[in-house]
Amino acid sequence: MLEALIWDVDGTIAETERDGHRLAFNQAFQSLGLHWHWDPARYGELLHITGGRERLVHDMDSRADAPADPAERVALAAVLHRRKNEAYADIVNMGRIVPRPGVLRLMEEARAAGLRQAIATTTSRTNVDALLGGWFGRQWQERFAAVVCGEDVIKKKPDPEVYERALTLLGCRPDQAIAIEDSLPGLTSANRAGLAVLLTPSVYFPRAQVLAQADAVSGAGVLAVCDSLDHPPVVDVARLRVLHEQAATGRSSG
Ligand code: XBP
Ligand code: MG
Repeated sequence: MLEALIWDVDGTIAETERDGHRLAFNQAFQSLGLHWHWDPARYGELLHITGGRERLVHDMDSRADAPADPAERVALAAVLHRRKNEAYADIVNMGRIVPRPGVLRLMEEARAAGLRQAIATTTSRTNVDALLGGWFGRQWQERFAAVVCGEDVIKKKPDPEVYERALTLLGCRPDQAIAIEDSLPGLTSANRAGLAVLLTPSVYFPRAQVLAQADAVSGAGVLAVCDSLDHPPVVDVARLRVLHEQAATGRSSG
C-alpha cells in the first residue's frame, strides 16, 4: 500500500535552477570580481554535476584563470557557494520562485489523505529552508516526516543515499513510497534506492532527454511522466494509488 511521497526540490517543486540558482551563481562570480558567467546552455551541461560546490570545482577544470592548486579551487568554490546561497535566499525572499503547478495542491491532498511526506534533495538545507519557509511559514518542517539535504549524505544523487536515508527516517520500505523527480540524476538515485518515480520533467531536464538517457539506466522505474501535475489526467492521490498498485502488480507478475 502507498504510505509516503518523497519530493525532490530543485526542478520538481519549482524551477529553482532557472529562476534562482543560475542567477545566484552569476551574482556570486560578480561579487568576487570574477569575469565568469554561466549562460543557460552551459548551466544545463553543468547540472549533470550535482551539488553546487562540486559544480563550481568541476567548472574550474576548464578555466585558465582558475587557481592551479586543487586545494585553492576547493576553497574558492566554498566562498562562491556561500555567496551563491545568500544570493539565492535573497531571490527567494523577493518571491521570485513560485511553486510548479499542482505541487501545493498535491502536498495538501497527500496530507489530508494521511500519506507521510519527505524531502530528498541534493541542495543545501539553507536553500530548502528559504524556499519552503517562504511558502509555508517557519513551521514548514512539520509538514514533512523527513527532510534529507545535501549536507546529510556522503554521496549526492545519482547515488541512492539520500533516498535510502529518507526511507529509513520515514520507516518505509521502497515499495511503500513514490519519489517525485524531474532529472536523470534524481531518477537514477531514487530507482537505485528501489523507489518507483513519478517523473515531472523540468526546463533543464526536458522529457525527451531524460527518457532517452533513462533507457540506458538499468531498471529505470518510471510510474508516469507528466509535464505538470495539473495537466490532465491530473496527478492526485487517487491516481498515485492506482499507478502504485499497477507497479506492485507488475513487480509480482514479472
Ligand atoms: C539539485 C542540485 C543542487 C542545486 C543547487 O539536484 O544539484 O546542487 O543545483 O544547490 P536535485 P546547492 O534536484 O537532483 O536534488 O548549491 O545547495 O548544491
Ligand atoms: Mg531536481
